[in-house]
Amino acid sequence: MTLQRALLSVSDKTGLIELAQALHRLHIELLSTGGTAQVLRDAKIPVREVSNFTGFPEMLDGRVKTLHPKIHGGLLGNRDIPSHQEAMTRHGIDPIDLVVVNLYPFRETIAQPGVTLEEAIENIDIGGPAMVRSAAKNHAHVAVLTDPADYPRLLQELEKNRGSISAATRFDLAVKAFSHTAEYDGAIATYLSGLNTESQADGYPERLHLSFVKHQSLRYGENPHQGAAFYRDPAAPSGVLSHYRQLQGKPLSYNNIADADTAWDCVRFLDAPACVIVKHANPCGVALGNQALDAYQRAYATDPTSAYGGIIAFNRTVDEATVEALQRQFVEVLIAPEFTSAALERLSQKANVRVLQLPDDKGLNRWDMKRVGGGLLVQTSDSGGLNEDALKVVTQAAPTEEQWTDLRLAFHVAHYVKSNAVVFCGQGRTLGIGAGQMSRVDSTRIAQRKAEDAGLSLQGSVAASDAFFPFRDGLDVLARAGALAIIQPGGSLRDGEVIAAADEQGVAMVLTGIRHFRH
Ligand code: 93A
Repeated sequence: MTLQRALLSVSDKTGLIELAQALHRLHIELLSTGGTAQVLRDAKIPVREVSNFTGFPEMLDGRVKTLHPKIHGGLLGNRDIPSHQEAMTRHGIDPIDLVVVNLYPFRETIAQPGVTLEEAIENIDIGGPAMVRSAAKNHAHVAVLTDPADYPRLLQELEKNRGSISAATRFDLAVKAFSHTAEYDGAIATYLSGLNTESQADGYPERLHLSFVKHQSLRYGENPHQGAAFYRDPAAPSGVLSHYRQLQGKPLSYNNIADADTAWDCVRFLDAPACVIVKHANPCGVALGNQALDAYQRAYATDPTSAYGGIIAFNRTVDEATVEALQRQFVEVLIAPEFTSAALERLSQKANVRVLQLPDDKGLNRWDMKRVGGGLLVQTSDSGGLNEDALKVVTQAAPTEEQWTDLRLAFHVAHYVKSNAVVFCGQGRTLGIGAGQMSRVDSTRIAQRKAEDAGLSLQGSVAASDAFFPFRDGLDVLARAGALAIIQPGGSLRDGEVIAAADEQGVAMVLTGIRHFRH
């Protein structure tokens, strides 16, 4: 099928001129709507206005531009059905073989702060999706481009095949086109249903139309007998894991991605240079330092046994000396905002190590989701940092300057440890981490034992608990282990009893007002 006529109508004018020039060189007639036609005329590319083609002006502030039988007949007419051909001839409908459309920027519009309903509504594209769907339905004869990223490969094919596009390409483009309009309508429906008075009370839409794009295939899932793939949210902010750039190493596995998410989130919200080592979804060592190297040395020392095969994340540039220090252990994934060229050179000798680079930005996913049988639990993301204004010292003893640093670190780490979480810290590093127990007392015992195993003393340490102490026993175990200052959310019925127990033992206690369960 040699292309004779193309219709170009795009909001995002990226790559438009190059595409139109190439189509023109292939002797394809170009039709276009107002704004798009203007760009082409300015670039001295011959173009025919859609209004001239239909004999009807654009009207209603552009709401009706291409919604005309000459356009949709030209797109939908089946070239192999004689009655279609007769009807087209009878009504003077010329075939259109290629549609290049991208839609009014609805998502971008509603992402603007303070956007009005009227502005949102004006940015609902009607004519564009109609053309995209007509062309995609008739992909046996018509090609449809909805993404400027596809222009080069289409041009290559057109140039190679002297102005024609294969059936396989047309089919691929049609699939993409229907996904595009489905996502577009999904975004509109989600936005509007969020404005429904019924659901306004909780701010969550009545219906959630989620749309994720396949980012990569995975060899297997959590276990080798499970299939898996990684999908990303196209609207996710740039600092979150799905924006990773892999600089070297084997492909990431399902568990690598899950652990990397925890490691990166834990490290990127720390201000001082820091290192986080994650194993089986839990941090097993976290430390602050003067630079990446000493942060790593100290994080590793918390639990050298668990650090083996860990996911290691830094919030500062990784240099050669740090890579050198990493040689002592097996590393699954290494993450940082930057790597020096010498560090990369050194890493290239360990070609299997997966090295990820991520932009240093503190954006959060809008929602956090968890799959349960037949449904989805949706909540806002647990915030990244401590709310400094909410911190309250409730005991006679107050933390020292140094203890404050450790308390902040301990509570931050507890946020990323599976509940019940207990974290001991001292001198800007974790000393013992207890994760995932049904009883807080057991988590404390584990943290204590791990510190002992690593040869670290808890005398004079600080400790964090991710949730309040329902009874004084939780606090007593921490104090007995050697903690002199404790940070916890507070809010228990027995806060009074717990505070009295702290005073009794000369322990300082800070309440955060915020709980960080993580399951
Ligand atoms: O307002 S519309 O829904 N009505 C239409 O008939 C129509 N035809 C194309 N929007 C319409 N379009 C959209 O206009 C396209 O999807 C594209 O996003 C935009 C291009 O307009 P212009 O060429 O004037 O910049």
